[in-house]
Parts: sequence; structure tokens; C-alpha cells
Amino acid sequence: MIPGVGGVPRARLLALLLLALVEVIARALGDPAPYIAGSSSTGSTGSRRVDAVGGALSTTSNDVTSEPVRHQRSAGTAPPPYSFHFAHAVYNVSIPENSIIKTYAVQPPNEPRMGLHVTPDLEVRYKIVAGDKDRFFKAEERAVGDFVFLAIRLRTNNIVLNREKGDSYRLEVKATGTRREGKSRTTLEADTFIDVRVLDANDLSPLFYPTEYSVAITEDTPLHKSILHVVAEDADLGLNGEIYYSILDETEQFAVHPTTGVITLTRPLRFAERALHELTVVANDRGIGSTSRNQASKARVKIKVLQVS
Ligand SMILES: *[C@@H]1O[C@H](CO)[C@@H](O)[C@H](O)[C@H]1NC(C)=O
Ligand SMILES: [Ca+2]
Ligand SMILES: [Ca+2]
Repeated sequence: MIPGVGGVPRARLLALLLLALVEVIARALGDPAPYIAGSSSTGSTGSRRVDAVGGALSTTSNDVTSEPVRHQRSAGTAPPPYSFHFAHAVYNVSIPENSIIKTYAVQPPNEPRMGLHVTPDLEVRYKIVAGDKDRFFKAEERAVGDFVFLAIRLRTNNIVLNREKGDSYRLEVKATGTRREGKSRTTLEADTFIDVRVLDANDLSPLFYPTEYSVAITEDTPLHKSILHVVAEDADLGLNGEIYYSILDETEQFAVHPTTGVITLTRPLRFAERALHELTVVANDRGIGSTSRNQASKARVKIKVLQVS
């Protein structure tokens, strides 16, 4: 129950409350009248909105030459302001090790092109600012239409990329855009990173360590028993560093496992016939495109036979 206040009759108070409620509901629903008026006449909230869009356009029109096109497109929404930035924070490229000077790094297929969209009055320079302390790389710019491509190439200082010493580099590239208007000069800056992967070349030969082995076994050693294990290594990647062992000498007495380097007995030993066997084990890698620097490596193996009494 609502009591009467200060002598105001209860019925009148109820009527006042009802009026207030109607007003609140009307406001909450929103009165459409101002918008209708705004679109057909000036001097309303609607025209102020149009003024604001016009103001934004006139500021962009100072530095964007394609402004008339933008005007037409912007009938409904304001165009996004021009922004000097790279579309991606990190790009990927690769380059083979031992590449000759001025070789360009290449992007993987289907990755977005590296570079910046520009306006015609902008002059863009790219510079590597971090991640290349040995100064292997150089950033280059090439303008094609409204896009300035960013390319990474080897410098001309004859330093050779060696994947076995460093297989990846993260370069930080800074783009500087300069705009000249009379005597004034504005500069814009943008940054991105480039992950450079150095691709392997088969430029190393397998190396045995140790290079000489000797073992003594009894005459009654069973067939296929492991006698000795030789080890060679090749720091190249994948097949370029995978070792293939073989025995250089023609022998039916011993065999070497092609991938493990384990030497086994394949014919019974006879001390009376031969008390010392000497083998040369060869290690090749499985890579192709071996150069003259990439040669098989050899190990000497001496197997002494002990007589069983
Ligand atoms: C670069 O490579 C990474 C990892 O493969 C990938 O996630 C990223 O999208 C690549 N960058 C671009 C710009 O394609
Ligand atoms: Ca190799
Ligand atoms: Ca290599």
C-alpha cells in the first residue's frame, strides 16, 4: 500500500507515479523522432555525425592521393586510416649453406609476401637492426606499385654460411618510411622479424673416431657374434649425415652392419690358417651431390685370433 504524503491525495499520487513510469519506458525504448529528423533535415544529432565523418576524411585527404575513391567508398563507414605496418610479426625464409655472395633467401611456397603497403609519397628503406652480429645478411627494398618488397640476401663480404655452426637466425628488420612535403619531413617506422633457416649442403665427410681398432677373439667364437663396433660421425643433416659402413677388403670371414657399424664373424676362424686379420672399414654418407671434399673415411681394424687348447 502507498500511503498519502503531505496531504496529497492518494489517487493523485498514483497518477503522478504512473506518468513518471510512462516517461521512463518511452526513454528506454528510444524516441525515433530525432533520427528521422536528422536524416531529412540539418541541425539535428544526425547532421553532427556527418560533420564528424567529413572532418576525418579531410584530414586523410592531405596525405592520401587516392582520396576521391575513398570518398565514394566511405558513404557509409569511414575508411581505415593508412597504417605503416607489416602484416606479420614473423616471416620465414631459407638459404642454402655455402651459398655464393648475393644469393637471395627464399620464402616457403604460399607464405605471404614480405614487405609493406605504401602510399605513393612514401620512400621506404629496410635495415637489419638485430640478429646478425656476423653480418651475413642484407635487407633490400624493391617497390612494385603500392607494395615495397623486402628481400634478404647475403652480403658481399665473403663470409660463408655454415649450417653446422649456425642453422638459424632471427633478424629484426626496421622499415623507415620518409615523406617529404616542401621542407618538412615525416618519418614512419615499422618492425618485423625474419626467421632465416640455413639449409644443409653435404659438405662434410664421415669421420671415424677412433680410426684404429684392435680386438682379440678366441678361435671358437660363434658365427654372427658381435666382435667389435666401429663408429663414424658426420655432422650434416639427414641423409647427408647418415653413415653407411662397408668393408673395403674382399672377405667372407667378417661382415659389418651397414648402419650400426657392428662387425660380426661370418665364417669359422682357424688359428692355424691365420692368426691375425686386418680389415679396412669404410664410412660413406648417404647424401647425394658429394663434392671432392666429401670423401669416404677409413678405419683400420685388427682382429687377433687366440688359439683354443
Ligand atoms: C613462419 O613459420 C611459422 C612456423 O612454421 C608459421 O607459424 C608462420 O605462420 C610462418 N609465417 C608466415 C608469415 O607465414
Ligand atoms: Ca656428409
Ligand atoms: Ca653441411
